[in-house]
Amino acid sequence: MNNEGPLSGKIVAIKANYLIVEIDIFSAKTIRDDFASINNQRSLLCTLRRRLSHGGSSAHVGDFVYLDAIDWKEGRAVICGVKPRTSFLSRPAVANVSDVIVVFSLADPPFDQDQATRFLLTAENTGLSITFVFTKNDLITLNQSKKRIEQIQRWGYDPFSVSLKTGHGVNRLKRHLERKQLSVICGPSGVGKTSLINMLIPEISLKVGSLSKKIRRGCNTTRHVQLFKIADNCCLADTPGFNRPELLIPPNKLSKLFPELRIRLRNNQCKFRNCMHLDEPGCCIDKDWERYPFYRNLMKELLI
Ligand SMILES: Nc1nc2c(ncn2[C@@H]2O[C@H](COP(=O)(O)OP(=O)(O)OP(=O)(O)O)[C@@H](O)[C@H]2O)c(=O)[nH]1
Ligand SMILES: [Mg+2]
Ligand SMILES: [Zn+2]
Repeated sequence: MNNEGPLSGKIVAIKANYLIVEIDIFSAKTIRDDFASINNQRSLLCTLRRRLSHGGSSAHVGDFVYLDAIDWKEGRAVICGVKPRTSFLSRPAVANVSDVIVVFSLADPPFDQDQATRFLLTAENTGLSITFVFTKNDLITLNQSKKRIEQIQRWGYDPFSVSLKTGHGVNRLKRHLERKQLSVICGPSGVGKTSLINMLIPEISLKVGSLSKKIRRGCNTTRHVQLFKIADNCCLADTPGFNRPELLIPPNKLSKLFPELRIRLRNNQCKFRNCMHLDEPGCCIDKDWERYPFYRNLMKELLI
C-alpha cells in the first residue's frame, strides 16, 4: 500500500458476505492506476476483521470505515475500523442518516392513512428530520391529489407530490434532497421508491417491480439497502419496502411523535404532567382531530 496513512471509505452496500466500500479519494491520493482503470466506481469488496464482528461493533451501510490488507488487483480489502456514528437506524440498518424520506403513492397501491401514520411514527421516533413524498400523481385527478396533500398538511407535514411517469414535481424534490447528507427512502412495497432513485440518477437504471395484479401491492423488488450518490456529499439510500412497521415506542413518548399534537401541547397544559390525553380530568387536548382515534388506540395498546 502507499504510505499516506490508512485508507478510508464508506460502506455503500452489503451483498451476501461482502461489504462494498467506496474509497474516500482524499485518503488515497494515488489510487493505483490498475485498480482505477478496472473499477471506475472506486469501490472495494471488503470483509470485516474478525475482531470487529466479534466485538459487537458490526458495520452497516452508511458507516465510514478504515481499510487494511488492500489487494488492488482483486479489488478487495479488510475493514479494520469503524468511525463513530452520528445516528443509526435499525430497520433498515443504516448508519449516519441525516433525513428520513417517507414515500407513499397516491394510488396503486392506494393510500392507507393508518399505514402512513405507522411509517411516520417510526420516522419521528428516530428524531431525524422527515420529508413526505407522494408518488404517482399522474394516476389521480388534480382535485383528489390536492385533498390528500391537505390531509398530510393537517398532520403537520408539507408533502412533495411527484409523478415519475410525467416528471411532474421531480426537479423541486431533487433540489430539496440535494441539501441533505444521507437520506433514507422508506415506504411500503410498490410505491415507487426505486423508480424515484432511477429518476434522480438516470445512469444507474435499477430494477423496479410491477404490482401484484390481485392485491395491487408491490412485490418486494428491492432486497437490500444500498446508497446512491446524487450530488457531492449527498447520498440516498434505497430500502426494501415493508408494509407494517412494528411500533416499539414508550407510551410517554408517543405524544411527541404527532406534530399536530406537539403544536397543541405547545400552547396548552394538561392538569397532570404525565397526562396521556385519554380520559384524564383536566386534559387540555381536544379529541376531534383526524389522527386522534389512531393515537388513542395505539396508546391503549402500548399501555397494556
Ligand atoms: N403511474 C406511475 N407509476 C409509477 C410511478 N412511480 C413508480 N411507478 C410504478 O410503480 C411500480 C413499483 O415501483 P418500484 O420503484 O419498484 O417500487 P418500490 O417502492 O421500490 O418497491 P419495493 O422495491 O418492492 O419496495 C413500477 O411498476 C413503477 O413503474 C409514478 O409516479 N406513476
Ligand atoms: Mg424498490
Ligand atoms: Zn392531556
